Amino acid sequence: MSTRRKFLQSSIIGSAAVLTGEKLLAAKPLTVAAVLNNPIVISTWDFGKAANAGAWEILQKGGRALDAVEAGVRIPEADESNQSIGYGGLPDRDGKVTLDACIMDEFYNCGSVMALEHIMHPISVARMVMEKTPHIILAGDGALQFALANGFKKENLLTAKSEHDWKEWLKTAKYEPVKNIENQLYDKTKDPMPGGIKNHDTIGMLAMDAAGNFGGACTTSGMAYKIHGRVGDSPVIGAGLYVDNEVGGATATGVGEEVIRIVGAHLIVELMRQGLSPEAACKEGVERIIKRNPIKAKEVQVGFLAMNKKGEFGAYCLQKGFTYAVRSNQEEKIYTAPSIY
Ligand code: SD4
Repeated sequence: MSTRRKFLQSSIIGSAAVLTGEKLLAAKPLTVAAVLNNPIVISTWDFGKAANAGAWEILQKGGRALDAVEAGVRIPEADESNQSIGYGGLPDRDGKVTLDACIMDEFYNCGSVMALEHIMHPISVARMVMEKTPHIILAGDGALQFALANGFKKENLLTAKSEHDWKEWLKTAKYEPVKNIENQLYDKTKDPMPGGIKNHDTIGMLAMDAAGNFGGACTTSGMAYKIHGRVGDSPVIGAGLYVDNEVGGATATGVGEEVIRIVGAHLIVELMRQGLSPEAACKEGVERIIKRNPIKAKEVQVGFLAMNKKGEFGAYCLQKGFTYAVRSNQEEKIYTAPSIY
């Protein structure tokens, strides 16, 4: 790219970053609106649609991306029918629901909670860690004590359905965490997951607000029937989520161990910084996982989702079946990510 073009692009994006949504529409020349597709919110899986709707209420009023992503992911956190996030999430092998979440704003501020029990909205605790403490991560009982001290209510997150499913699993599972297979790869005859439940489906959400600023959130109950204390990629800044307001953001879903090894979300943001499109960057991320262990990669699912500062988005996954939801002024749509296998 010529230096002149680079300068023009960055000055267009730079000026948009200080405009509000209304001013943005009024801005002349219209190159700003043509370059930036904002506000926009994207999130993992089909249930991202309902979560995006929550985020959109804030974004369409010119609200901040950080507020939007927090409000958005609180929706599946409170949805008991979603057995992989928040309330109603499948427990670990001891029957305990332990939640992982993190959040990141446009200033590299971030907050995270790991293996948090009894709190319906771990994302809001993560935000409080970010805003009210000098720390980034609180884990386990410390995270719970912090939440309780800050007005969060202690609740039983294990619903009758998830308890029932866990007990069914215990009958045949030999007290081992389940193999990490989901969607169409899941084979009930080999892996006794009750009722064909998917093993894991985190929500990762990225938003760019009307001012052109990014925010991201990621929240999950993690891998079903995991060993007590296991933490996945979702609350690990740089693995399950990363936001760099100069470049964009990325998030991950799937087998967290694979994502942590390659520091997935940060890798994808850096690849976008080097000029890759969001989809190409996500593809490079999944290829990195394959390179490490081509045999294992065939058995697990990992999906990456990313968006750049122009509001271009894309995703890629290992196995077929990873979907993501988009909400902008142009569309409200669920896309299926391309896959390697
Ligand atoms: C984890 N990455 O705990 C999460 C689970 C997940 O789609 O994303 N499932 O490993």
